[in-house]
Amino acid sequence: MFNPNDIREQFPILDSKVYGRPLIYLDNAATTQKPRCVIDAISEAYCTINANVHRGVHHLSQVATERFEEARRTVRRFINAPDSRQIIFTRGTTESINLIASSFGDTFLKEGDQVIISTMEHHSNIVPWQLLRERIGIEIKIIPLKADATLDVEAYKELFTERTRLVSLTHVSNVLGCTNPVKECIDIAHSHGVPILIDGAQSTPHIKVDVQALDADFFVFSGHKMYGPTGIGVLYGKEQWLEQMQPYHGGGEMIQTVKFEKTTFNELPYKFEAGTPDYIGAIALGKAIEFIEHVGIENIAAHEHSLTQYALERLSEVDNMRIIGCPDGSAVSLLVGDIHPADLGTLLDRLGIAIRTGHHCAQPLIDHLGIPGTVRASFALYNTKDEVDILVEGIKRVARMFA
Ligand code: C6P
Repeated sequence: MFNPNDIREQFPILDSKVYGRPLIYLDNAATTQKPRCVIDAISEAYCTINANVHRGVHHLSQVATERFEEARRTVRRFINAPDSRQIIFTRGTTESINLIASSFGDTFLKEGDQVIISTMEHHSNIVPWQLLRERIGIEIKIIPLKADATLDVEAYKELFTERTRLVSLTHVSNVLGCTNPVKECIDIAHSHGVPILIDGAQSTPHIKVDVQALDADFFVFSGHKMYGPTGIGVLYGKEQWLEQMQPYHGGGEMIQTVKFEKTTFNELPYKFEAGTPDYIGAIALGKAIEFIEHVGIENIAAHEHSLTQYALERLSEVDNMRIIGCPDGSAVSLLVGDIHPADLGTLLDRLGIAIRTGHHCAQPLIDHLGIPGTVRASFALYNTKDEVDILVEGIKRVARMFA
């Protein structure tokens, strides 16, 4: 195991003060802070190897291209994808899902075909399917939740028909903090001959992901939630789908030959990477993955799990507090009496505590739960039990003010 206090020294921002108090950063599900090695990797790349990739015969371009492709190999290793050709760099989870909805949709779906998503999806895994519904008239089917707000797997099994073409499901809920039984859901989809996309935005920073063991058809995630930079993310897909899918964006890099009459497309993964890619972001994401691997994802998971258990224990001391969902990972959503989440969040902020409040970009879930939103504390490897204590004391203090 590691000592979070040693880890903290690698994150310059954690020394900050907010309103004169030490920053207690518990909004990691929104974005994590960055270790010095990632910040330095960006600066070092701009200072020493910056040149456009895949375009130049000159030395710098070749070095930049090699570093970019090395980052792709690092991502491949991290999720145990069979081949780097299956790793497509995008701007993040949102763009990855939009790419699949658009390209898979245009290639394989037609009016009346069905896509299954769940009640607990982030807007990124709802709206792209609605846009596709507008465009070609697909039907969206929703997996309901059980009374404890976990996924109703029995009901999921009943949603499949001969028109079901794709399932798209989150691995870990960003609101409820629960981990879905994705392996079981993948096997169920495959037993119907249906491919499945897993939204790993909230899982890759916290638990070991092996896309081959899962047998996911698509797996997507964002760099900025796992100590990497903003603006870079990943789409993994099985070659059988990616090879057949239409390109998403058109432009440089994604072509083989262009004539005014007809264009032929580049091989994987470049077919889906039109324009100059964020190669510096990809290099820094590679560094973030090395950082995670150095600490050990199992150690990170164990530390965050113990923080969550400790938080649940200590939060139970707060009068009229209720936990929303069944958190089993690194995020805890709660409400206290009838204090509006925004009020609680604003007052905690004055104490230097950064948590997230509101609908967390999952409005249908919040509506389903019949609540105004939640207050969410989400942990990362640098958080400590002392910070949990400060959070709990802060919540008690706000609760006393409202009493
Ligand atoms: N959730 C949160 O505070 P992007 O913005 O593309 O990096 O990730 C979108 C996304 C997709 N799926 C899930 C499950 C997510 O949690 C998120 C991002 C953040 O909960 C910002 S809304």
